[in-house]
Amino acid sequence: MEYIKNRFYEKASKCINEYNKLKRDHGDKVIANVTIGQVMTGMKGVPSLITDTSKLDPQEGIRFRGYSIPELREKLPRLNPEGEPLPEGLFYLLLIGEIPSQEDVMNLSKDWSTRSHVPQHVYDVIDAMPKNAKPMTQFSAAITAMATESLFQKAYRSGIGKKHYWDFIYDDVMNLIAKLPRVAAYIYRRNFHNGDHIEPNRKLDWAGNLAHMMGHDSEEVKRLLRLYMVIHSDHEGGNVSAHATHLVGSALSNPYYSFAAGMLGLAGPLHGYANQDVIHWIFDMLDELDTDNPSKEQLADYVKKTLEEGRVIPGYGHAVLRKTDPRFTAQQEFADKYIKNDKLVNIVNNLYEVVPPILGDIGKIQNPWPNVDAYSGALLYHYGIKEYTFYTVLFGVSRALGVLASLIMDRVYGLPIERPSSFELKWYIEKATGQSGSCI
Ligand code: HAX
Repeated sequence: MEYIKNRFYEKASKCINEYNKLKRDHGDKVIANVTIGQVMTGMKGVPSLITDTSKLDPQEGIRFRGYSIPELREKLPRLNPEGEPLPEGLFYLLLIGEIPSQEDVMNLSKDWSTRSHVPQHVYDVIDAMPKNAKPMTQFSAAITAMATESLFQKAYRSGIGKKHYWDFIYDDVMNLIAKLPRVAAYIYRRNFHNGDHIEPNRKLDWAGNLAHMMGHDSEEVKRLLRLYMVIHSDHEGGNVSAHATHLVGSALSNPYYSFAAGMLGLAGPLHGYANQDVIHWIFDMLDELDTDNPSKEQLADYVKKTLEEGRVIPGYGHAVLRKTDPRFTAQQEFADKYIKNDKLVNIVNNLYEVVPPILGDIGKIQNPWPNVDAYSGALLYHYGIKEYTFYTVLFGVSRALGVLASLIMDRVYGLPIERPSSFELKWYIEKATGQSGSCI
């Protein structure tokens, strides 16, 4: 699919000129000061990354190349007027910065289909692991094992020059994205359906095929996964999975290694693991209350108890957002449209009324509102994808679209190895107070 690559490079080369001019002419310009508070709260708000694919506004939520989620649901090509946009179109937008035509999207879908073969040794690596190895352990190991396919790694060894890196990274990225649904579905069927695997249907789109290979073939599940893959794809550059992918890529590790690193970050409970934690936490609550239909008072009591135990309420809060996550709202709208009277969905909706005022009253929590992970599990569960330890893998398949599009741009710009400075605690104490600290 050379024309997509060519179209990408045609646009990207304008960016290279701007990048080089900025670096050459304005390298000394001061754009921000860093406070001790920012160092101690995970560098929040410190501009230090270049990410073109999406931008997160604390009040408004994510925009992908300038488009909000409702705009994307209207403008991106879909298979039929009733359906959800195809993730292929979103990837095209992230990469090239333009809403693609239906033909571009179908061509990209076909391109990924031709690249989707997964080598046997990757399945062998998965099969070598005990069944109780977490799905994210299997997923990240499988991605690492696929690095045998890296064209960039081979080209680098053969001595290609810097300005050609992006070309090989591009093909690695396309190949990796194309293979992910097959790998994810393999892990799913291995763990939860006795290894009864389902062959891909080459006529299906990327997300539709994932639903098919998982064994959840209804049109509604395919629609859900298309929406899911679009909204989880990207959240600017500083989140853990995006930043880890970018950081490891800055050492010129191949895209398979870089993305595997991102996935190990996504597996943390404060990040993508929250999507399984939400369901786990709700089921623990239902067990403890001995009901499948808790009242709002019971929900409130359980939320307070969780907080008293020093635990977080999964699916609530965000490092940047300061309002309800539009990704939560998009999923709620999907549920409103397709789902009537589902107990778990009702609980999630009731939690949305109950949790924010309780978190707000604590005072220290910057954002009491729900994030993307508060809703996704209830939708998947409703459609029979009940194995919630798998949910973070689905998030990971989607996240590939954003972080890997950015990885191509990183190499187009020729971004250097990333190397922020670290200092001992006493250095910061001295800076802040003029006196030396007393700790070791
Ligand atoms: N429940 C209880 N306490 C919470 C909380 C929540 N949902 N959210 C924040 N807090 C606490 C923090 O733990 C922190 O406590 P300490 O001062 O005692 O350390 C305090 O409130 C201030 O935190 P903050 O500044 O509001 O939030 P952070 O930027 O530090 O953290 C998190 C953002 C998303 C990690 C946090 O809100 C959280 O732990 N939420 C629950 C887990 C979750 O849903 N994670 C998924 C986030 C979205 C995502 O990445 N998806 O993949």
